Amino acid sequence: MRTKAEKNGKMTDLKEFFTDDVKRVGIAGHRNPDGDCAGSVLGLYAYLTENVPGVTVVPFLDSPLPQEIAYLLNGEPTRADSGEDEVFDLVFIVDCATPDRLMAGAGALKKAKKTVVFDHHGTNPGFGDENYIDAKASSTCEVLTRFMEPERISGRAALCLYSGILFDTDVFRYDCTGPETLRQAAMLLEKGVPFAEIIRKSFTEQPYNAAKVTAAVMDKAVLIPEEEFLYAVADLDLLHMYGATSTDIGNVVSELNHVRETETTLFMYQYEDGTWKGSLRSKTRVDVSKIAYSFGGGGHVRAAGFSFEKDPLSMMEKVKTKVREQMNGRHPDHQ
Ligand SMILES: [Mn+2]
Repeated sequence: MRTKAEKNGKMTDLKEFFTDDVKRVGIAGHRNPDGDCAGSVLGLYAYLTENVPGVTVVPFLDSPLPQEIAYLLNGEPTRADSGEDEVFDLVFIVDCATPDRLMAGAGALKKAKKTVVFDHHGTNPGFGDENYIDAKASSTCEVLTRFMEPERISGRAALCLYSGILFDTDVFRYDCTGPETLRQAAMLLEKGVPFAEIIRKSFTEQPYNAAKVTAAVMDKAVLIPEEEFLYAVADLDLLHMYGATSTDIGNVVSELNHVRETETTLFMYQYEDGTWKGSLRSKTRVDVSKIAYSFGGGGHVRAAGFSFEKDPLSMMEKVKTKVREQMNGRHPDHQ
């Protein structure tokens, strides 16, 4: 189903954007990029540089990428600055529900002659001049792929796009995976994506220190049976004890969510600047995007996140209250 916002856009193929006056193009995604965000930026970058001659494409991407998605980089001239004061004929904003979620490339919007949003966040208000938003799509990579000609997608672009789908579906395990997702994945696979290697390196394996941190976090995880709620905390002391940083622990929340007795999982970890990230997962009943949104974050029904300044235990209490409200059915519109 297409959202109202998507109907604003009439383009059916990316090449329709490239009229003769479009010479300089930026691509930007949300801060703290995940696999879908980085896959969208780099997959779109590959597709455009390979298929649209005479155009300069600037991929904005925060740096460094978390270790589980660092393989997506292939020497692209990515920029982590904001692009302030630069003029772009066209800026694509991918996988980013609101302008304030942008970091790299945020300034490039100001003087952009045209902005185009590709997204699958249901909360996206459609802040671009044109918007292609499908809240039913598994990922922004899935949305983007619809506007590419399959025969023009290279192995390099396919690797990025397929990866974005993998990350936002947790390897086709979330229920956002639809028939269209799998048809696209099959098409991308024909380009030679080394999917078994990607899944092993990015979803199954982790570095020794990250594996140790995962075990330590799991050891300290607390299950609250009444709410079918599990939470865990990794502060800087714990991360440093294992020589790890916040970029090493992107998979931990999924591991925690494998505990059978939990419906909702909250993993809170600390950045080097002392601030915190709360990462949420659910299985079938709780809409964690609503919870993340209420704390200024965002995401999806089964996977979402937010940032906060301090005191993880009081934050956990607030999240637990919101989980309880949904589990008690006080929000009948939430499945
Ligand atoms: Mn996404």
